[in-house]
Amino acid sequence: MSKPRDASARIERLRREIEEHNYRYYALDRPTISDAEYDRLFRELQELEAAHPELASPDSPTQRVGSAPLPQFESVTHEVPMLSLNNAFGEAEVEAFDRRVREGLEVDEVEYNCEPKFDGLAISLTYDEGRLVRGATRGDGYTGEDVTANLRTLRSVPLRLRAKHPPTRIDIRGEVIIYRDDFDRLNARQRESEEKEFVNPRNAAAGSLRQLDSRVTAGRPLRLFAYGVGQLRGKDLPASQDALLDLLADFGLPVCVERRVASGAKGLLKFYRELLGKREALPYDVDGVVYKVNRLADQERLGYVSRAPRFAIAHKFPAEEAMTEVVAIEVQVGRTGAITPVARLKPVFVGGVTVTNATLHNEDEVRRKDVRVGDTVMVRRAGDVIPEVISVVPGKRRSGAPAYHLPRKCPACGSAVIRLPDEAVARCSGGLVCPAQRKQALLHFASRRAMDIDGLGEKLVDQLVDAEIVKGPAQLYRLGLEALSGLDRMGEKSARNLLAALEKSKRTTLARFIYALGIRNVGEATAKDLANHFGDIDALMEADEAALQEVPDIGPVVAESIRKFFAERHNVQVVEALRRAGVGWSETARTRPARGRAVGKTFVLTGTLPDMTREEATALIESHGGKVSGSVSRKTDYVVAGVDPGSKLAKAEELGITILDEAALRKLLG
Ligand code: 9MJ
Repeated sequence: MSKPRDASARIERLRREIEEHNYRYYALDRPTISDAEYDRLFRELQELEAAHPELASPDSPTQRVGSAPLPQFESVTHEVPMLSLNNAFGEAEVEAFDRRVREGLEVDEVEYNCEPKFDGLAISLTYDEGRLVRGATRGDGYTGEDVTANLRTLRSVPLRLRAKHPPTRIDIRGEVIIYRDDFDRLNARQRESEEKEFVNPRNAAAGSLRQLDSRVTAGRPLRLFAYGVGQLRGKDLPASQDALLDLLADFGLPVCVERRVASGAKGLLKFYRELLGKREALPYDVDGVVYKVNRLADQERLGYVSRAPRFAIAHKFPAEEAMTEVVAIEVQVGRTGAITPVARLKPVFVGGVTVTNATLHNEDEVRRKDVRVGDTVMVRRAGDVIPEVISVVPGKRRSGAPAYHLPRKCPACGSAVIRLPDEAVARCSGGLVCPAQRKQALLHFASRRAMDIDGLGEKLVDQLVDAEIVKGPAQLYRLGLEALSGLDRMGEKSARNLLAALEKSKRTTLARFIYALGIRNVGEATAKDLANHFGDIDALMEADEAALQEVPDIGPVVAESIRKFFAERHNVQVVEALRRAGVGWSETARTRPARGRAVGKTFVLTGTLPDMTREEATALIESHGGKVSGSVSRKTDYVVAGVDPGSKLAKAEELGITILDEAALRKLLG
């Protein structure tokens, strides 16, 4: 055991070092060590602290794990109230805002600080002599809840300010949010542990911050962005909002880099349009921008109207939500029999497109929201996600509208619809007897990322299944010119093309083949992991749940789905029939090559490469031991960009990731 003096010094060094890495990761967005190295430092500190309990400190990064639940939140009065912002919708309202400000200050042009408007939870952090002493929610703006224990668990919240001479006291205001990627992972984890999923990042952030048990909060991927200051003692305020944000960044707080000083209404609108253009590429949800008069002395002069400042306004982005009417509720039957209720809507323009259908997810969701035919509802369509009904607008229901119930029989095959006690979805019990399931299974089998059978679309699959020409995927490979030419809209040329596509699809990869089988909970990434781990289909078919869980990222739920799938005789027969039909793959390697120029490196592809398809580039990278990921993050090593690259390129540039063209990629891989 180490001597206490040495231990004390080492503990202090480790605490500083770990907080420095938190700062580099969350505030600077430029980590300088790997996650594994960080974990090692963290564990060393935990062990030392356990051996020297007398050296414990609430400011230690190890204390960010949360503590015993509180009976309730205490209330906190904000010394300086946390006011809300007025909204501007449309350019005219922004111009009117700028006019009022100019008139109020009696000047011709005004400088503003422009910031994104985060859609999370507003909070206030109090630091005394540079130490975090309290964190509170906004509440009604005057009184909030004391959520100190919860906010201390956020690694982006400094426990001490980085300042030699910190102010005696400062309240720092900001927004707690969840990044979209983190949100998807959080929901995947909720699914894996069979807990309720969150509706959106905002709700997840709010729910996570208002936990009485801070250990729960510690497990949620919350982050902070700071944008203002309440009370300040023992130091002077800088002259402007942008200098204030610089100061907060110097103190070690994460301050969003998407900010700019602009002049006049024209400058404001330019910032708005640019940020709107970037909206989808940003890693977090933004619901608009905020314009603040830049000089703090001018802010003071303009003052407040009722509860909102005259010197600032929020300019909202176009709604991703809209109101419309439910014309009917129908169900769709998925490839695993999942019954999804879908609302047919009066067409409505939302999130940039006209929407006529919106998902109602499942029976519990319909019941929870109590959606009925004829109701007026709010529909949401954000980014490229499937539009969904979020709520019923109260007071508009026609009298006598009956509550909706899922059909008891599958509309496609008449089999019973069954819902297992602990499952959210109801399923058609018809299995492969059900034409709807068979159709979906075939479409999935043929899809681009599975067997990639060009020309096998919905209309054709409908006919093949309805006429009972094809029952399972293996029978696709028995199709001949004669059978095909008898079908609607199928000329000889298209028939020949389809047969050629079928022939071509027989040479595939094990990962694609596994994915094509349509095993529940086995997506593309899992299929690749399975192919790498097992190396052949027989080993996979024979694996028990324990063996399956040895694959990285596979938990009990996925393992059970796979085992159940191959426990069904007809699924094994399908695999065998496909092999007899000549479907095969060339890889035999059990894992990604352990040697190669790309081992341990993650690549992201964007745009069209001159001489390679995306699939060829992926195969090339993987054959050299590299990994291809769909989205750019700090973990990305290289972005390979072709013609017309998407937002991934911009993001890579922002993160300082090395960008390669096709030639540079080939050179790198030798
Ligand atoms: C958000 N939500 O991102 C303010 N905000 O300023 C920014 N909110 C704000 N500023 C004064 N960037 C009151 C609220």
